[in-house]
Amino acid sequence: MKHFYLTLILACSVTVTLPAYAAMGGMQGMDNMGSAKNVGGVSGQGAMTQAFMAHGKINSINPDAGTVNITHGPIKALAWPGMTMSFPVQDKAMLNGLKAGEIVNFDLAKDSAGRYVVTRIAPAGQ
Ligand SMILES: [Cu+2]
Repeated sequence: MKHFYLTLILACSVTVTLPAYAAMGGMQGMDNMGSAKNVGGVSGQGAMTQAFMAHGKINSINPDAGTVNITHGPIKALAWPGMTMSFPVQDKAMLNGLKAGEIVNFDLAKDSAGRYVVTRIAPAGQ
């Protein structure tokens, strides 16, 4: 559990370094951190043990491939700098209703193949 709480602290510090995002969805983000251990159906298989909160802007969505391209801020818990990249989503239905240009909060978890998959994504409350 020590490691889990450390991750929460790091995730919070990411929020603090992004005041615009914090203003839009800070408290919502804290609520989501509380559920970080429960990452949907796949966690039961032990494939996804930990979720990492992230913030970013959607550049494009590929519903057929089930991927979303996001320019995200630094994710300190993963030692990732801010960057632009495509992520697979856990369920293609998660992409419904999202639009390019939207600012989003999302969670990442490592799947059994070692890929980081989006397990939750939602507009950051504009
Ligand atoms: Cu990245």
